[in-house]
Amino acid sequence: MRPYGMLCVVFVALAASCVAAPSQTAPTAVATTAPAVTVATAPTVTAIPTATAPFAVIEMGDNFFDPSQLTVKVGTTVTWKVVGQSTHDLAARDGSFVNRTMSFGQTFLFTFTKAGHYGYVCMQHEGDGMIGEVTVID
Ligand SMILES: [Cu+2]
Repeated sequence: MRPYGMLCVVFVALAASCVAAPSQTAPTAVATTAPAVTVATAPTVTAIPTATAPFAVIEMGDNFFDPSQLTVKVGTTVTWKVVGQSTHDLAARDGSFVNRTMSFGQTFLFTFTKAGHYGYVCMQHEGDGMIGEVTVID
């Protein structure tokens, strides 16, 4: 065999792996007839570091929180996101969190580390009933 014949084989192998790498689609047809085969050993391509951390989202409309009542577990990170056209803000009644005016698309994150009831308002629209409460349980 000539020397570059081997090189060609290596090149083909590299090319094949390069082509194969990005298109790692999860096996769609899960073999239901082979229970012993662990399909889940496929390499995890998407790295979601906080996949196990609980989170919740509260939308801030004009002029309301959705949901206005939310119960989460200790350690949950709650994201408030403005979805309305008006600007809004946040203030916990006990002062545990406060955030100045936010406009459409902006977010505020807070992680609840203690159980309790956390009432909060949008200071601009409290009079319009823009109030909410997060209940944190162990
Ligand atoms: Cu508001």
